[in-house]
Amino acid sequence: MGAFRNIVVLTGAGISAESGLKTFRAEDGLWEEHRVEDVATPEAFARDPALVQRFYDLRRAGVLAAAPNPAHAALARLDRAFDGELLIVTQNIDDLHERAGAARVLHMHGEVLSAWCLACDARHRWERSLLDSPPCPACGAVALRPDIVWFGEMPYRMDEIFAALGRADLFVSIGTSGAVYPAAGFVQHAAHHGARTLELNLERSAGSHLFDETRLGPASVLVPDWVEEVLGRSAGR
Ligand code: BV8
Repeated sequence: MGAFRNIVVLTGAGISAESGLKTFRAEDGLWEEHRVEDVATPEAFARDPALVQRFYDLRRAGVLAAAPNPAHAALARLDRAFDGELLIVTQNIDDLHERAGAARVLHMHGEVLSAWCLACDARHRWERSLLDSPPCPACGAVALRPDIVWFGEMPYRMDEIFAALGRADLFVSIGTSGAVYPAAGFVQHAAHHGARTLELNLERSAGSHLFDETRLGPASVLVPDWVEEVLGRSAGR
């Protein structure tokens, strides 16, 4: 791998799998415990808010009980040591990238440790349950929902993401099945603007054919190796 100057990394549930957080599409995945339409849509929230709040209460508790794994630690090391431009776009709603020490992180699908008030639009760090309809700390209204992007909702900060993809000379996708858009289309956007594209995943994904290179294995092994490779090259630049 040559010396890169502008790197965009996209992470998915696979990077948090070895921290004990379930992925969506594995046989034991969340997708099967709940039909995704039953929980991750505004319609589901309107129809059965308690079901949706319970689902995210469980996810929130799981995230707080989990710890970053070597893949998160390696990306945090890259963030500290890499002197070029770096953006870690994550589809994950956990805070494991941040707890590992990464700073240049963008949660395109929101964060389960954030609550969003539909009355005053304020967002609050939230570690407790939302099932018991707590009042918004800012305005007092009982109108808090998980600050998460559901199906049919626009992911956050898309302009920023596409601008970074347009400048990237390397796009790396880690631990994602390439099943959900617009994230699954980022590889094509980056490649179209001249970036080299690399996929690090446990198994081939729906988008593997779109990458210059795919490395198969657990993120806890592949990501530290890749980070050393990139830092070694940029040091030798
Ligand atoms: C939007 C937050 C428009 C919630 C999530 C038809 C065609 C194209 C698009 C669509 C379509 N029909 C509908 C759409 C749009 C839809 C979509 O893409 N649907 C899919 C199902 C076809 N997309 C949307 O609705 C998006 N919004 O399009 O808005 C719009 C336009 C104008 C105005 C308004 C709106 C919003 C989608 C966001 C949904 N929210 N997450 C929550 O977390 O509860 S999606 C969720 O699933 C994730 O965030 C992620 O994005 C997605 C996929 O999950 P992954 O992270 O990839 O996890 P998965 O389990 O699938 O895969 C894990 C991978 O890791 C596997 O490959 C596995 O092999 C690997 N792995 C496992 N262990 C390891 C590992 N790898 C390494 N190491 C390991 N140890």
